[in-house]
Amino acid sequence: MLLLQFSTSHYCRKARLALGYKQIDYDVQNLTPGIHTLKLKPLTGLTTVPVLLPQLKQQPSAIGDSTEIFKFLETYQPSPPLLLPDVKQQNEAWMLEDWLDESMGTATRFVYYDFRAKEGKQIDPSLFSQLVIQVVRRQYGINTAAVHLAAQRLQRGLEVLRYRWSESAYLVGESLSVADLAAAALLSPLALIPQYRQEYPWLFERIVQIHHLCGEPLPPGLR
Ligand SMILES: N[C@@H](CCC(=O)N[C@@H](CS)C(=O)NCC(=O)O)C(=O)O
Repeated sequence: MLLLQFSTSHYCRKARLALGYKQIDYDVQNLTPGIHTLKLKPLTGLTTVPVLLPQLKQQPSAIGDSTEIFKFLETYQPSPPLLLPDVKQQNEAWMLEDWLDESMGTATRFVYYDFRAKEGKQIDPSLFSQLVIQVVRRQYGINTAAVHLAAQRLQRGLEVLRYRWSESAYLVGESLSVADLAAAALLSPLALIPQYRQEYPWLFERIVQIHHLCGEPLPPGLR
């Protein structure tokens, strides 16, 4: 299998966690932001990574979107499972996964790129890196007001996760699910921001544990 990705994308990390958890061999191809659409559009009709190319007979040629990749991997190789045996719990896990994708993952992007353009500039002050950050900020409309709202949304969401992960090792049910993987990947960029490291140490402990379970190298800030 081949994973088309941006090496720094937290949504691509999410796909890698699932591939790693299921111990599926795969290669990665890092695309160049900007010209990535030329490759992706004909494959999936989308412009986003991750895209998985199973490269197997009688399987789809390309799967776009990290949630669709989860679903494909679960059908392709059900064990170890990322779905819960109880249907009600599994529905809850998908609901959390979708919330993490659409709300927490995008809020993380806003807060992270704002940090990288300001206090976190020294992480990579190179012209290229700062140019990419500015392009991303413009592409997603990352400005002071939007970042403030994103930070508020993260604060509320992290309370939900704190409560769930303090009750049990898993966000839903008694085993690792799509919800845990989505949280571990999509919140991982916050590890570079000192304020989050100080306020949410339990979050980063759990992110590290889940990466170990999936055999995935730790994200920047936690290495
Ligand atoms: N819902 C999508 C979101 C993926 C996403 O936002 N990917 C970003 C990188 S983090 C991307 O490819 N952006 C480039 C673009 O939109 O052209 C998923 O889960 O795969």
